[in-house]
Amino acid sequence: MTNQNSSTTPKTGGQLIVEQLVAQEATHVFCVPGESFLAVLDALVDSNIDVTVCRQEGGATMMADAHGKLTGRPGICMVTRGPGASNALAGIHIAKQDSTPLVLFVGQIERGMREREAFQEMDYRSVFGQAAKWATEIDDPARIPEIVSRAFHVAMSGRPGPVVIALPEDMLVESAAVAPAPQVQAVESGPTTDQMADLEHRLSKAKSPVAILGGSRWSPHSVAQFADFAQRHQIPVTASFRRQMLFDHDHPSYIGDLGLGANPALLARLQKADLILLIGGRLSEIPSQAYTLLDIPVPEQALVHVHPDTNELGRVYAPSLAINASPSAFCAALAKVPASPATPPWSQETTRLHDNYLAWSDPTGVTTPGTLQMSGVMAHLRKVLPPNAIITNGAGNYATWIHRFHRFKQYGTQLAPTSGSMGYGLPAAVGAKRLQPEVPVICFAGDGCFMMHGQEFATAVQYNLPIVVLLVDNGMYGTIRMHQEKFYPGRVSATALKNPDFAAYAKAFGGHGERVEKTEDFADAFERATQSGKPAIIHLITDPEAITPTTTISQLRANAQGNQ
Ligand SMILES: Cc1ncc(C[n+]2csc(CCOP(=O)(O)OP(=O)(O)O)c2C)c(N)n1
Ligand SMILES: [Mg+2]
Repeated sequence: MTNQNSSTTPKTGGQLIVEQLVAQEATHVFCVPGESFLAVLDALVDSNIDVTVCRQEGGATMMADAHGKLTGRPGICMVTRGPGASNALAGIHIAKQDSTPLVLFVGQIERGMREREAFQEMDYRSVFGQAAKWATEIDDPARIPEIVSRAFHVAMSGRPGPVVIALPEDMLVESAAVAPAPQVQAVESGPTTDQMADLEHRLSKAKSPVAILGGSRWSPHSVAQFADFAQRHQIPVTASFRRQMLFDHDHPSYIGDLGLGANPALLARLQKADLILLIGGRLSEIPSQAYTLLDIPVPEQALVHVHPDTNELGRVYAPSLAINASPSAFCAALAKVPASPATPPWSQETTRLHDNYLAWSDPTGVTTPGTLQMSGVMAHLRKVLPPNAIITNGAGNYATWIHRFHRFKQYGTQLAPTSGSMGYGLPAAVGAKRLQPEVPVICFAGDGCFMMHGQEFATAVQYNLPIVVLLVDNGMYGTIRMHQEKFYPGRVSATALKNPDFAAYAKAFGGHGERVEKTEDFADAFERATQSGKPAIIHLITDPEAITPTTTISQLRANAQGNQ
């Protein structure tokens, strides 16, 4: 039975898709148009949904991912058949690995032409079958409310992720009289009383507990609830790779992030912990330091794993206590866990580790070769950025400067791909600024990273989105060069880049451009960029030798050659 309702007037498939999105209270659609879904584009004209037309489908999907991360509800993206869908895969992979709710609509060939390899034909169930959380196709406009409603449920519930819905072109112009389905809320799962009692007992017996925060399905409220719990128990807290916004870095319990180049003191502490409280995350390859941090399948430390998807509990690590709960529901329950004794046995160590983190993340005195010091850039940003500023990035060694030296303070301020996808920072910044125009948005990008989705700077200009891009140009795919120098010293292969003048690029697009070669020039350039009121690129020329905050290309090469 479909939801046939005689009181509704017949509408086309295109109109029903838009009506269903409105019923879900979707506010934004990111798209690159295609003739395959003209009926949907037409129906958008009569809705209040803000449409952002993008320059490439990968960027459009990444903007939708940024929306999903910031709102907890699916970001919406629309792309055309084969070529559009292929480009969109880049963003789908990010949403999958990052557990972000997202719904991607793909225009599809007419139903009667399937299986002939018609123009731009693809079978989306096969192509996205592994990449997305669910991939489907709608054959009958009368089923649009049912399938879109299910897509929202799948995208938001359990471990969130991307859903792909293919829309045959002829289905979109066929009519049906059906009422929209109601707005979907993510299904909550919470801890049982027994599980919380068990946790309380374990905590009372522990000598050196530590909490690791990760995953999605958090909110400003649950982050505040967890911060309260950490305060009461003085428990040391680390944020998983690129989930730093889950815990205020100035909180006395914060001990650093568990990512690439993690603080050795933090890793040592985790190894000698007797109780690990892992909330929301999966402790996957990067945070687990290539699966070396905990024994698999049975960690030496008692592991309390809290995750909204039962499939993740026991997937790699066998937990001592598995709790199937969303971080929100779990953090609400933490309020009832009585405080530890006034001075728990680990309290001094928490203070020592927090102090160690403060020193580790202090850019003062961190010097690298060259006239432009990224430590100086980070120190300046720390002074001038408000706590709600959103920081975005893609992948590259330049991102180390953010992870180590930026002190995240609030939920909703970090957009960074745990999937390590280059090119994410710029579209994420555009998506964030479109949603929250009043919030400062700073995109960090490498010279390699920026060019992967640099065309979306045009989207920032088109919608008057004054983001600031800090483009860290070392003339190479630095991360890969670093690995080359470690494993094939002196044999540079396919990592050098000849770059354009990025300040001129910004101006050519109608934005503001700056070129900075010395640390002392950064502050004024940043001020001019933010005052311009335009999307801006600050082209930061860094020394290629300055490969990380702590080592140089020459040192890496010498070390590797010494080992040969
Ligand atoms: C889409 C994509 N392609 C390739 C890679 C592999 N990769 C990781 S970092 C990197 C180089 C990044 O260069 P850049 O943005 O200039 O940053 P840098 O490391 O030089 O600071 C590459 C090619 C990736 N992570 N993502
Ligand atoms: Mg580079």
